[in-house]
Amino acid sequence: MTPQNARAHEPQTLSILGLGAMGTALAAALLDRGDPVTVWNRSPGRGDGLVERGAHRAGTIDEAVGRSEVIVTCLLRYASVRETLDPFAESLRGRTLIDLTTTTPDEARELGRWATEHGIRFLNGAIMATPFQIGAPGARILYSGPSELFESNRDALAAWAEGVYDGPDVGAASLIDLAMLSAMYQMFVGMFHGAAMVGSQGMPASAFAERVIPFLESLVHHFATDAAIIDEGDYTVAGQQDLYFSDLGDIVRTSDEAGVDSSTIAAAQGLIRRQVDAGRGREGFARIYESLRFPRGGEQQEWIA
Ligand code: FVH
Repeated sequence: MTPQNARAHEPQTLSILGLGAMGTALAAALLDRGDPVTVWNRSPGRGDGLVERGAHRAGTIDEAVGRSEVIVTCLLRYASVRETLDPFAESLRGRTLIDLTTTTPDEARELGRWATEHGIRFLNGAIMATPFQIGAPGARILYSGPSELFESNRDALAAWAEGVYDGPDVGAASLIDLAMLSAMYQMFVGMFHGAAMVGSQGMPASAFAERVIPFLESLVHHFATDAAIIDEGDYTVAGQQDLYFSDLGDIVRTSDEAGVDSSTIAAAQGLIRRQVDAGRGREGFARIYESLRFPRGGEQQEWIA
């Protein structure tokens, strides 16, 4: 039993709507801890293993809602959540809804307004883990919305992952989730692009991975240095690689000459060139942030957490 699975209080019944890979893992983690759980899925044939382990299968959404004070949705996307919940708004009145479906910040805020209009308490969640990681150390779920809802459900939520509270704006968890995923996907695309470059000369991707993993590992802590420069807004700090030096032209040309798609690295080059064209070529590489953050000019906003 992991520390996350060590229960401090009496368990409450949760109802989970959606038994895809993630909903099933969430329900299983509650059962692992001995918590009662009610499950519902749109299509039959999912959740047999959970029922065998003691979960109650609700035949209807109304039944699932009626059995618990806290209803958790883990469905494909925002549209599925609204399609599922809209007809049951009155049944949900006075209960707590925790949505763990991946949504955009605005979708989460729209769901929050819908919930408020119907007297439903709403906490937004964003899962930063795979189904296999649920209930294991290292898994994290971001939450945003009323702090008292996060606090009052903390024990139940701890069955799944470390809960991180990201403030009262219900959209915040979705924003941070998608920003983290953006960083992750672009890092992987970078690795795949490098693999395609060497692959054009026959080098296996696994051989490239062996080289690139320690290289990137040695660099990743520089994120913190760059982040501090971005927050200060002074890209002239000594010791930075400047934008003239980082033109990326060699990488674009080599890709093109090898017949490898250069669009991702060319996009990065475009961000650099925008700053060079604005007369900032002698400033540090982190200045690319300004191209991304203010594509049409603008000002930094204050972060409210
Ligand atoms: N799986 C993962 O690694 C990621 C990790 C990070 C967070 N995501 C998000 O979690 C949501 C659910 O993901 P999932 O992996 O469980 O997804 P599926 O296995 O594809 O299951 C989808 C469930 O959604 C149900 N569903 C789809 N459309 C509707 C609808 N219109 N009405 C009611 N239910 C719907 C589907 O039901 P069925 O097809 O079996 O009837 C599944 O239960 C997701 O937002 C990830 O981004 C997971």
